[in-house]
Amino acid sequence: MKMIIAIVQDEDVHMLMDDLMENEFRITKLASTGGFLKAGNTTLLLGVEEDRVDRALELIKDNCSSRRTTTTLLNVSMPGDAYVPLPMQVQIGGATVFILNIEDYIRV
Ligand code: 2BA
Repeated sequence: MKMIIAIVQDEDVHMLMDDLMENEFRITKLASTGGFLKAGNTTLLLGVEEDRVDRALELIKDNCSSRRTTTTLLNVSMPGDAYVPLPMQVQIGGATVFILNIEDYIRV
């Protein structure tokens, strides 16, 4: 058993969850916030059998787009208290995925 932790953009999450549910994956959806942009994103937890990990990754890749966003340094913590409102381009995603080994999976 593996645990897939996928951090995805809010814009992608509904289509991705629909596809995952259609493919009979079990999902927990958490509202999360990126440390750099301090903007909302979504963290999905999927407990999956090892032989289904590739299928889950395929669906994540299919549904999660890479996007450019413009932020300003005012949104980003800088050392000291000098803030300069310079626009800055940041590339986000598709998705950030961690795959963990799970020792036990128990439903009671
Ligand atoms: P954020 O931390 O808000 O980062 C948003 C995007 O900003 C990142 O996209 C990356 O392109 C850029 N970025 C992040 N830190 C940066 C830095 N120190 N300098 C310059 N640019 C930086 P992604 O890499 O696609 O990450 C999207 C979201 O995934 C992140 O949102 C964060 O919530 C999560 N994430 C990414 N890598 C992670 C990691 N190693 N551990 C935990 N969460 C991670």
